[in-house]
Amino acid sequence: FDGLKAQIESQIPSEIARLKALKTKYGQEKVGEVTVNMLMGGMRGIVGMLYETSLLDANDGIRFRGLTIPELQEKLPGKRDREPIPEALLFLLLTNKVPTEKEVEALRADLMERAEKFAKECAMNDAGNKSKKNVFDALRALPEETHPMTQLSAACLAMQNDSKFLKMYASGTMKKTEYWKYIYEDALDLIAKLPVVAAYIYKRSCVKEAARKSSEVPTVDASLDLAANFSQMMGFSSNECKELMRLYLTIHADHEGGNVSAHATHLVGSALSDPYLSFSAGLNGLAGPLHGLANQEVLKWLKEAQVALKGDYSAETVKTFVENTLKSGRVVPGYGHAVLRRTDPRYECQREFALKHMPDDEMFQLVSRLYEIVPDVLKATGKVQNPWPNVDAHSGVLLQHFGIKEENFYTVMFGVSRSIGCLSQLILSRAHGYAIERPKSVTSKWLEEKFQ
Ligand code: AMX
Repeated sequence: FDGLKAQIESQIPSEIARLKALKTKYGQEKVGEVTVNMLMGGMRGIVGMLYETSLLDANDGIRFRGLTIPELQEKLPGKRDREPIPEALLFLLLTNKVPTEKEVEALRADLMERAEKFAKECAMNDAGNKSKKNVFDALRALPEETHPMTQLSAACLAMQNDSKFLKMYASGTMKKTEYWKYIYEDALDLIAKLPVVAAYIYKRSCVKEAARKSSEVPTVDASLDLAANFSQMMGFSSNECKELMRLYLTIHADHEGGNVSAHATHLVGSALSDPYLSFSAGLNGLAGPLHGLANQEVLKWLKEAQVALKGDYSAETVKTFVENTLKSGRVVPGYGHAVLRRTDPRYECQREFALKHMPDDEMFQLVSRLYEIVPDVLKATGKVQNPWPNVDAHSGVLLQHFGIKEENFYTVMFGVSRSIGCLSQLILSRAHGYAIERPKSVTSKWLEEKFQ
């Protein structure tokens, strides 16, 4: 299937011309100012990179190629039920065009073929003479209790051997204008392989019950969509869980370029490191508690709340519990955001999903109660810029309802989804000839001398 690749290729000349004209016409214009506060505050607010696939507005939330999440739910084709499928989002991110049903189906089939080939080859090798070690051997060599995110990131590195970009670069025969073609192949391979590897990590290291555990290479059902197959490989075959997976993998895919996982992938990729190296770097950032690990932290915190509150979810007791979290020096996980200044639309669509599929779930009642209480408690601190919930405040409660109760796996699912956004931009960055990143840093002494 080269329909998507051909469409990207056909857009490259006009995109490059557009960027060139932008540079020629406005190259000397200023896009903002940098204050010492911004420099010392994690570069917050500095406009410093081009990132085409999505744009975050502090008040409207995320837009994927201009479309909000409700618009994605309405417009993207390929739906099995109500939720969009991530294949359709991937097509949109790469081409800036809502695909047709046929285009989505062709991309789905392509990804599933890549996934099936990968899983079959590894399984055959496992059963055979072991002449060639594979990523699952690398994972088996890690202690079972290694954090699942560390395993996923290590798996990316272990699969680098398969990089077509790496091989072509080493051959010395690849022109600069062809880089993107091999980045594309690696990116699609990686997007297809990650759910297989993640499902393996889940069944080997996360589940506790012997009956659900496995260290076999998962079996891919290439007739399914990517999300449904992921759910099935993990052992969850209900239509509701597959639908949740479609929503989950779609909404976590991209959140413009400055967040830690997207920026780390982008930065490392700018050195012409291949997608396996680049996305592994992104995953390492996603594994941090202030970023993707927050979804794991949220569920731990909700469980703590359940124990402490003993079913009493009255406003007063819940408020005291939240205040005690702050008093103990911790952040309230799942609340706050570096850029957003409203309830995350990704939280809202997950809430809608819960209202439709599991309104009576006890933990969902707690999450709803927290939504009423936490913002005021955070506002009262006088320092939190955004007291509203982010995506991570809601994802765990949905997953646990459908049986995915092992919260140390949640960030891995985030990572599987994030590959779609980060790797789409990586393809475009090489296609459009973006420069290697090299911002200037200064010492605090340099600042003092400048202003004293
Ligand atoms: N609970 C307690 N305090 C919080 C808070 C929260 N949820 N959110 C922000 N604050 C505090 C900060 O720690 C900071 O305190 P300090 O001045 O004493 O260091 C102060 O409020 C100002 O911070 P801010 O400008 O509002 O936020 P930020 O841009 O520095 O950080 C974020 C953003 C997400 C790291 C922060 O809100 C946070 O720690 N939230 C909890 C963790 C979380 O949910 N992360 C997931 C984010 C989404 C994602 O990437 N998946």
